[in-house]
Order: sequence, then C-alpha cells, then structure tokens
Amino acid sequence: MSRAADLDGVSATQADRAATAFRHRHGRDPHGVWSAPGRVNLIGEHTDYNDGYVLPFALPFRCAVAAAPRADGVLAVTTVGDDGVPRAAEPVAVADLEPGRVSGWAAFPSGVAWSLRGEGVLGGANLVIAGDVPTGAGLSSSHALQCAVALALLGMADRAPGANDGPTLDEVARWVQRSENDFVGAPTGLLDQTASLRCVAGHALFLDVRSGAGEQVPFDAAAAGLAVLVVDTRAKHSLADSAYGERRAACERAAAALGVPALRDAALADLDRLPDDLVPQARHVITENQRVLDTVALLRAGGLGRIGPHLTASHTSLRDDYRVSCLELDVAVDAALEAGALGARMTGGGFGGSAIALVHADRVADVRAAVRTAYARRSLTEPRLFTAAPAAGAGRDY
Ligand code: GAF
Repeated sequence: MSRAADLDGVSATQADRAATAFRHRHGRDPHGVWSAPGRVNLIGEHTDYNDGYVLPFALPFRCAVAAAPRADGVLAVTTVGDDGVPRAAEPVAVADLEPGRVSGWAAFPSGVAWSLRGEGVLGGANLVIAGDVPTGAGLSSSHALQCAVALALLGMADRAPGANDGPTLDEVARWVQRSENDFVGAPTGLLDQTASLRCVAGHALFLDVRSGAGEQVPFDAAAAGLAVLVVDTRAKHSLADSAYGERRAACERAAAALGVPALRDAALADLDRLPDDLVPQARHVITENQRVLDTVALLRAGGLGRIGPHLTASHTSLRDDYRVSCLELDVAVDAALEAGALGARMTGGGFGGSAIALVHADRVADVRAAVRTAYARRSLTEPRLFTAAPAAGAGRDY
C-alpha cells in the first residue's frame, strides 16, 4: 500500500483508523481508503444556492472511509466513534435504497449509494468510517463523510474522478448534493461538497457556483503574520433546518419577482422593485457576492491582511439582513473584534455552528481568552477554539 504524498498527519491517522477498524470488522484488508475534509468558508455565505460566489478552504480534519466491494449487492456501513467503539448500521441492499428507507447517521452514506446508483454504480460494499471533523459545528462533517463515501464507491467501480470514464469533481459534487437534497432531505447548495472535493492545500477556492469555474487563490495567513481562528460555538438552534429552507425559498421568490434566473443576476438598484419583506434577503445576497469579489481581489494583490473589514461586513449582513446569526455567533464575533481581530464572521449556514476571526498571530492567545471570557460572562457553553490553515481536498489515501 502506498500513501498519497500530500496527506498530513491528521488525515493519515483517520485513514489508518478506518483501515485498522476495517480489518477488525471484516478480517481482511480494505480494497482502499478514501478521505475528504471539512471546510470553513472564508466569505460568500448563502450565496451558493443563488448561483453566486463562495471562498472556502479545506480544514485539516477529515473523514476517512475504508472500503471493499461485496458481491451480494448489500451496503454494510460501520462507523468508529471517538471512543473507538464501532457502530454498525443495518445492512441494506443497494437496490432497495429509497428516500425514507434509512434514518440517522446512516442516511448520509446510504444516500450517496442511492444517488450513485442512478449513475450506474450498482455494487454493494463494506464501508468502515473514521473521522475527526467536529460534528454539529457547521464545518461540514456530513459532507466530508458523503464525499469520502462517493469517492470510495466510484473508486471501487473503476470510475475515480479524473480517470478514464471517470466523472468530473463537479459531477461528483452534484451527485452528493442530490443525496443530501433528495435522500437526507436537506435543501442545501453546492458549497460544502465542492469545497471538500476541490480545495487544495495552501489555497482558498474561489468558486463561481453557476459556471463551476474555480480559482485556487493562495491563502497563507502565517506568512502574513496572521492566523484564522475558528470558534466552534457548540450551539445548534432548532431553527437551523427550517430557517435554511425558508431563506432559500425567499431568495427564489425574490429572483422570480425580478424576472431573473437567480439573485446572482440582481443588482442593488433592483431592490426597490421587490416587496419589502424580500429586500433584506436580496440585499444580503447581492452585497455578499460583491464582498467575495472584493476579498478575492485583495488576496490576488497580496492583501490578505486587508480582508478583515469584508469579513466583518459579511457578518453584519448575515446578522441584520439575512438574519441567520444567533447570540453565540454574535458574542464570538464581537469579542474577537474587541480583542483586536482584523475581521470576524459566522461561517456556514448559521443559527449556531462556527465563527472565524482573522487575527495577528501574536494576538491569538488574547482573542481566544476574550472569546472564552465573553462566553463565561453570559453563561454560554464553553466554545472550542482552534487555528486552521488550508489543507488538502478529498482523495484516495491508499
Ligand atoms: C450550509 C449549506 F450546506 C451550504 O450549501 C451553504 O448554503 C451554507 O450553509 C451557507 O453559505 O453549509
């Protein structure tokens, strides 16, 4: 077995954990191990399903899937928790998979098998999953899982992306999105799958969601004397799922009212043609797309240290116009800014999850302490904080 040269220590550990657990469970080596990362989105929030722009980078946390084909057409999935204890889902024939047939965590890998069945990937498989992407933190742990499963099933069917007859990564992202939308039942866009599949180490991915065109923009905060601090608020409000669908529907209504395919095609001058209740949502999407373009322009010009105001303006817009922030996110952002962060914002869907702050490297400890203190003062659950630099995207480990 050879190991991909670009894997860092963290990912190799998850790949090794998955492979070891596979041997314990199935008594033989896996056919292969594939893994995919979680992400943070630097800027470009709630723009993906409006055909707009996003700028994520991959986190150094991954979900790994050790896999081998089965001749009987059955999908058997086992996950290894942090405690090392394996949990097996009820095996199910791939041919019998339908939306509603599988619930809980197993719906994520099963939905991918269901989606790929529609692309002619029909075989059964034993899958053993291990990962360290924080769950429930808005950092795309479920998409990391889905993308790793997709690559494993495609790889075993000799249809790895980039190989002869293999799909493009964008096609894989859309197949994973179909699994999420139609099998799991979450109406999400393409940001998270595409980030997990297409990001590369040392870069943020500037993605035009409409065209699929992507640019790998160098993002080396450390070289600029800076760091990206991630604050996992450990909050997830019950509104998260329903509000996401409501916001998405409002955007579609706004685009229809303006007679454009998506809010990507709208401008601020169009707002006065909208009913009052749709104006704030549309304004967020229009201004957020522009903030992504402005941020990318700064990064291309070596201005990483000057993107902070765009990050903070994004948060303000998400809080006041799009209304997807919450107390925990606002406290994290405000405390980080008061302690000297150059910019800070919620990242991901909102209503909990994580915030990011761009911080001078020598102020990271102060900002961490300020966020912790602000949380303690309000008796909020203690947040988890870590710094993150862009890591590798999804791929085959062994
Ligand atoms: C969630 C969704 F999954 C993404 O598609 C995206 O809409 C994001 O929220 C908000 O930008 O992560």
